[in-house]
Amino acid sequence: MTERTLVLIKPDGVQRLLVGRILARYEERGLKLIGLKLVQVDRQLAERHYAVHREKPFFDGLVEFITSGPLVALALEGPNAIAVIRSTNGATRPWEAAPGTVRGDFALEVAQNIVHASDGPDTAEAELALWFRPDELHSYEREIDRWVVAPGD
Ligand code: DAT
Ligand code: MG
Repeated sequence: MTERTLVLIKPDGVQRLLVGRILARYEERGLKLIGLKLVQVDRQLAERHYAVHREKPFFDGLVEFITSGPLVALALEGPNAIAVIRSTNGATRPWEAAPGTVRGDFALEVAQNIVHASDGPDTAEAELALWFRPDELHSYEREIDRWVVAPGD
């Protein structure tokens, strides 16, 4: 099923010059880029984005970290995009992330784990609405789609 989902390349990914390499992984997989921007997040957006973690002991640190510098927000589309991206990113705790995943290749600490991705259809829809206005998301055809996406998908 075609899905749309949100990815954030968090401030550590930007500072470590990994934006291009991480974006290339999603592109090369065949996912379609439908939205892209560099954002300096304010506290209010950070707290709304991580609202489910409000009661966690690491919440303040999380908000501090995500607002510490610009991040890159991506909207991506493709068959099973949510699961594809979660597995491409690897486990939340980088020491449990398989080599070959973004976190398994580029991260060591859970608090600096480089990327965020929506974890289900409902969160994907809510998070895309939080980070992108409707007119910032683009629908378009690619010549390669017939090689990447099965007919009818
Ligand atoms: P994910 O980002 O894989 O969806 P999550 O939703 O459980 O993981 O947590 C959100 C982020 O919070 C995670 O990417 C990094 C941070 N985090 C999670 N557990 C943490 C912990 N024990 N200490 C510090 N930061 C943590
Ligand atoms: Mg999460």
